[in-house]
Amino acid sequence: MSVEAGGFASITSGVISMLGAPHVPTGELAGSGAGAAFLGFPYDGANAAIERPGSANGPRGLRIASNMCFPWSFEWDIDLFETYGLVDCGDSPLAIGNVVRTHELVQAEIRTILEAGAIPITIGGDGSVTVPVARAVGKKYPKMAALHIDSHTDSYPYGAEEKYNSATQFTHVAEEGLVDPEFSWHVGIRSTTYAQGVVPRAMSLGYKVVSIDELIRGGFAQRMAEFRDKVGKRPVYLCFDMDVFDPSCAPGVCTPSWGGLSAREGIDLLRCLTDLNIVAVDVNTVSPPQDVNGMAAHLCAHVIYETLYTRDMGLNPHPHMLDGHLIEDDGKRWTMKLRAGQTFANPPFQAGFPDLTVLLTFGHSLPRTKSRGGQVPLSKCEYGLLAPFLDGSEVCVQSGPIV
Ligand SMILES: [Mn+2]
Repeated sequence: MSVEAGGFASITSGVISMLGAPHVPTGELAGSGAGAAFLGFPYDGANAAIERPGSANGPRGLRIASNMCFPWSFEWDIDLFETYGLVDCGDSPLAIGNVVRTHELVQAEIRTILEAGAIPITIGGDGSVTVPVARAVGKKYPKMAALHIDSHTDSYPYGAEEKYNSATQFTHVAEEGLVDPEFSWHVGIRSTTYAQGVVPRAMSLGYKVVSIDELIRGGFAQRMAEFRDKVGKRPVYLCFDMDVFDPSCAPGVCTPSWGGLSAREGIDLLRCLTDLNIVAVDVNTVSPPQDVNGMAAHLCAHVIYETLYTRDMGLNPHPHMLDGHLIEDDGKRWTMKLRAGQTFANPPFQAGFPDLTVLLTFGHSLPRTKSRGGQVPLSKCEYGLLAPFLDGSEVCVQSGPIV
């Protein structure tokens, strides 16, 4: 690979778009070759946090901030534009003052994106966007699993006259059968809320609720390995509310909750999402008026970056990671030296290698095996369980049976 000088021109000129992606209106998507399309939802009309309006400015804030996410990563050797054919469709049309009609307009845009064969990546905007996006995506992929990363369950009850706000979207998508709650998790739940019993209520809809405490103490790798084992290759709707982060790193959200993820933890969590069949990405709730110097917007743009990298890593696993300490690579067998808690060796567990064998060569005691030295085959789940203890170990992944 060559390293060329002068690459900044592409991100400092032209019209501002998400990650500098070319602007292609949804009406021109068909036949464009776009594989993933950003769609802005510049809407705050269903924001349940009425004292903190501003997420309508989210898409524009995100586009500006995303220009600080450069085309290349020190850690991932992936050309996102080549891999995904990224385009930015601009913002969805809205029906101001009419949330039902607004959702219909968004749903139509998403339908067009899907018909063009692209993955929709919506950038919010208030969290009610999940309803129209899931209505369109759920038609193509019935009974999706939802992975909802948020400090809130968004599975609140609603009144007959005012069904839609940014706290009820996961009630609607369950009731409408768009996602299958048995395979759907709310992850990162914490802090205060205005109603009692919201967690049991989410569970009564069939969802699994993973508190932030359970997530952090249980370990990202283990929790996400459990999710992966549960959903298998089922289509996954990934919904990421930026308030899962701590307000110290994402102040510009509508409902901030203390004790959230650090930026580093959020990235580590995302890197555990390999080997999922993610069919839609819905990132919402960036609110530039409450933001501090674009922190939440910039972090949100990075969340999208990491999501796209990780998703591709699951589909096309390769060991090109800065910290991979790749020892050996003959195309079929990779050996990597791991750090404690490192999770990115998960990508080899993917459908392209059904007969994949993972060997762990360990040089010290492990809590599960109680052995010292030697090689043992690991299942996907075991890998997730052991990941926090694999410091200094070598993981060898090969296609085919153990030799
Ligand atoms: Mn939230």
